[in-house]
Amino acid sequence: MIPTITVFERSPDGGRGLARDMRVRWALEEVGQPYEVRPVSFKAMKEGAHLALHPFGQIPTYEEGDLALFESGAIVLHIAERHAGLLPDDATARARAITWMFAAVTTMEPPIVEREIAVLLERDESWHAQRLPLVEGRIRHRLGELSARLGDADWLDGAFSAGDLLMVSVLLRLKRSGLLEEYPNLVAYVARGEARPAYRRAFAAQLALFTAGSTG
Ligand code: GTB
Repeated sequence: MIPTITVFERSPDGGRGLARDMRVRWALEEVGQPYEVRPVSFKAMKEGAHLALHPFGQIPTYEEGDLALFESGAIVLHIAERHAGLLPDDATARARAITWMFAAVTTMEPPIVEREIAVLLERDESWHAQRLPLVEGRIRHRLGELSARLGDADWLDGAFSAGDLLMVSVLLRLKRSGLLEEYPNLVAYVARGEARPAYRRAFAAQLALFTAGSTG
């Protein structure tokens, strides 16, 4: 059965692949599962049909027959559990890879999202100049810890896994911040993720949709 995912009809990231459908596309490409894409407008996202799929009126969602999922991390886990290639067979190694998935979305991503909110939405607040360095300090703290753990390894725990897929996806959100560059091994880690053929196919697909929306 071919799953359908929802994506921004017109992504505010300008085709840079930063919205969370990208990690789902990447996972589907890694496991070789074809998929369909349903673009959703900002208006439709907050209306009944989409809210029935996603209680918070966001993208991405994932539909596969009777199954409807939201939350990008849960969707990637679902894909990884049902196909070979994104989680180790050994139960202990599998549990560790899933731990890295949670670490990406619950430990690393929140301060990165906080920074985006500060930069995009709080710039005119009187306290912005005080708050931004605090948020960036929290990101640096986590990047330092992650960098120390990764060391000179290619991936976080043995072979590439869904944990790396989510971690790289989260770190990519820092690309224009300059923060990642303070940790050369993390820069190289992200580059290794971006160089994967599955990532490149996923990136090209979301860019093609953005470009078609811009010219059509
Ligand atoms: N925890 C959920 C998940 O992981 O799936 C969060 C989903 C989420 O935040 N979705 C965003 C959304 O639908 C898109 S990804 N926002 C619309 C809304 O809430 O009304 C976040 C995102 C948006 C834009 C950029 N960008 O332009 O760079 C990057 C990331």
